[in-house]
Formats: sequence, C-alpha cells, structure tokens
Amino acid sequence: MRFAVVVARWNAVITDRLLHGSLDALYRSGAKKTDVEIFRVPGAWEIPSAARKLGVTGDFDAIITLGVLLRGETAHYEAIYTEVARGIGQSQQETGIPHAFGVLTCESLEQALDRAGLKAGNKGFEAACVAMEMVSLYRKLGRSNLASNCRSSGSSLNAGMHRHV
Ligand code: DLZ
Repeated sequence: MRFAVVVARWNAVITDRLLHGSLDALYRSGAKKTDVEIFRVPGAWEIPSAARKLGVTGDFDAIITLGVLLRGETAHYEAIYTEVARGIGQSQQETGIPHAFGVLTCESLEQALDRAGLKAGNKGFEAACVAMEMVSLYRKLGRSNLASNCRSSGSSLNAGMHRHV
C-alpha cells in the first residue's frame, strides 16, 4: 500500500502530532518509509486541491488529510470548514481513491490537543487506520466485482449479491 499524507502547517503544534500519529499507525502496521510520502500545505484550505493533484497521479492507494481549524481563531470558520470537507469528499469521488478525513474542527487549542494524542486518542492515528482499512476494502471489492461479473455471465442472476467483505 502506498500512502500520501497531506498535512497543513497552520496550527503546526497540533498537525505535527496528528502526522506523528498517522506515521505511527502506518509503520506499526507494516508500511515501509518508502511507502509513505508527506506533503505539507500552508493551511487546511489548501488540502483539497493538493489531495486531488496527488490522487490523479495514480501513485497512491490512499490519501490521509490532516489539519486543524480552531473556531475561535478562524475567520469565516464555517465557510472554510464546509469548503475543506466538501473539497476532500469531492477529490475522493473524482479520483476514486480513498481519502481519510483527519481535519479537526475544535473550539479551542486545548480541545485540539486532546484529540491529537493527549486525552481523546490521536485522530491522525485513526485516520491512517481508516486509510488502510479502505485500501484493503477497495482491493477486496475490486476482486469480488470481477468475480461477480464472471458469475453473472454464467447461470445465476443473483451472483455477487449478499457479499460480505
Ligand atoms: C487563514 C487561516 C485561518 C484564519 N485559520 C486557519 C486555521 O485555523 N487552520 C488552518 O489550517 N488554516 C487556517 N488559515 C489558513 C488557510 O487555511 C489558508 O492557508 C490561507 O487562507 C491561504 O489560502
């Protein structure tokens, strides 16, 4: 599995921790350093366009997006958040490559720290786990789609239904 991690520099004290969590999850699960590439962008706003650029290269099986938006300190917080979330989702749909959403939206720096490894787990770690799970699922679906195509050209009309992956 090959992963791109897109990480915002804004609020780096938090995003560095998220990145650390993501790398921890990937390496513990057997990823090699050469399987993971890190791409830094100025802020969360830039994540979707970078993710899409990376997605269309076809070089990666999944993209992990990491950033932090702090409500109290971010002008037009709702507008930025909505656009970032929409853009990441759109990139995922358009490229067909799973994008794990690790962009925190927090009320305060303290809350963000909690979610970046202090008290409430590390959302970067969780995003990386989601990315690995989705790559694995896509691979299974890819195989089972082929299998069901073959079956449906045979006798059973229901081939491929009730599959559990
Ligand atoms: C401008 C801005 C603000 C106010 N707040 C945040 C934030 O909380 N988190 C974040 O990742 N980025 C923030 N930015 C920067 C924008 O995402 C973007 O990088 C700049 O507006 C330049 O396009």
